[in-house]
Amino acid sequence: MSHEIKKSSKTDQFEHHDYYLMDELLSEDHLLARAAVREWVKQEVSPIIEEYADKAKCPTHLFKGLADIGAFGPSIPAEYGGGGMDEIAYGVIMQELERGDSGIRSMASVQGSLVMYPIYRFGSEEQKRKYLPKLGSGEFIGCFGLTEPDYGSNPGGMITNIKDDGDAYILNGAKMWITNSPVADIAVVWAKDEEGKIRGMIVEKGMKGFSAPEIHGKWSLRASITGELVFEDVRVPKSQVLPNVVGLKGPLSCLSKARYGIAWGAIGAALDCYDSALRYSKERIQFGKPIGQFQLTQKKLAEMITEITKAQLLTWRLGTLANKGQATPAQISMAKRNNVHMALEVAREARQIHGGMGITNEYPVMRHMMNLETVLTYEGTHDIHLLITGMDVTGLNAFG
Ligand code: TGC
Ligand code: FAD
Repeated sequence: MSHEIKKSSKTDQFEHHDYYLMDELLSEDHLLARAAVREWVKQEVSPIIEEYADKAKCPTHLFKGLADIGAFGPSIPAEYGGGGMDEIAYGVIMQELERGDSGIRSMASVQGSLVMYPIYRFGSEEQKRKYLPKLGSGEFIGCFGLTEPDYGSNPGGMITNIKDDGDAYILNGAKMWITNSPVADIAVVWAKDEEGKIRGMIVEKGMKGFSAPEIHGKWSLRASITGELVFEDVRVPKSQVLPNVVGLKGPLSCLSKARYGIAWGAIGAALDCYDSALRYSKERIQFGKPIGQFQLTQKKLAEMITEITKAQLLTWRLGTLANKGQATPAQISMAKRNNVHMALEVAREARQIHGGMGITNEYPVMRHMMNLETVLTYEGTHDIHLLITGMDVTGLNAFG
């Protein structure tokens, strides 16, 4: 599909909202990174996103631009293809991308946190040199295969497996709901070995017996491409296995990284909905007044900015802990769960403020709302994150 398509009307008008002067907590580098990504989203994403979402097409031409603005692995060292920035820079970049669309943020989350990060953290030096620069520059697209048809919230039960065959493993099984899989050059795949231990490996497109069919029919994250990964006796050279991790903590630590980015990203979607609702409340006249003059509209807007501000404070603090290497998985779960739920509630309230217009693609609100239903579920569902917090505070495991 050509991206020379109609300009979306009200999707590219976002203004800055910083109720608690959080910008004072950001460094010059954070502000510069944020401004650059915001401008890119305004130029490249906002004008086309409604139409791509409408047609359920992924704007794959944006992968290169995402690489150029440093959206892939912002906190991975530059010598390995990342941005060499800190965790807050990574956060503000995800926020600006998701202000455009959760699916665009997903393109970057998967590439940086779920593909580059495991190779950087658990790969051999040879694997890092071979794959990371190409992933960082957008020459290669990656995907991350953990979820299976019968094992979503409980990935430890996975049945995808590898069997020893001399200098290679034979990989069999299937992964489900995999972002970017139909367009990916490589997949980081998690499978059980003959001892039942979970291992990570890099599977390349074109390996015999490997296919990645697209999943159709999504009403959410429509501008993101999702597929399966199917492995039928795929011969994976042993040199493709990530040598430096064994067990479920491998994929779960990648999830920690991506969940952190989502906690920031969700604020971007919420800000875009709030911004649109605030503007509409001043423009739309009913009963001879702007609807923003009615107390019930003000209640909605006041609660929206209150919840956004609380989420910003939570996330900024999480970022300072992450910079010191002190953010725990449970703290990250709390922020992901809180912020995505907050964004979904903000989207629902914003939709009401827009009245009937709120269900159309004249405004970004319904698209964000539908996207956020996925964001509430992937990277650990709303309830799984609640149970992670519950386990952390009680010391009692609801899963075991
Ligand atoms: P459990 O026994 O608790 O843990 C196994 C080992 O892992 C360690 N661990 C973590 N390490 C790092 N980060 C985390 N977040 C970790 N959580 C746990 C843990 O310490 C243990 O280590 P060790 O050394 O003792 O072996 O495992 P469990 O089987 O009881 O499962 C716990 C549970 C339910 C919390 C976990 O499985 C879970 O998080 N489930 C949710 C699954 C999920 O989030 N899937 C996401 C798939 S990827 C995706 O959605 C990408 S969307 C991408 C996009 O488009 O943006
Ligand atoms: P289930 O695990 O079957 O859960 C169904 C319901 O049961 C949920 O409400 C859940 O909270 C609840 N539930 C489950 N267990 C418990 C429990 N112990 N206590 C209480 N409630 C429970 N995965 C990848 O590996 N890579 C990707 O790139 C990826 N991208 C995705 C993109 C999209 C668009 C979507 C929709 C999903 C993606 N996923 C990906 C998969 C995603 O992570 C899973 O959908 C998610 O982890 C939930 O698994 P499930 O869908 O199998 O739901």
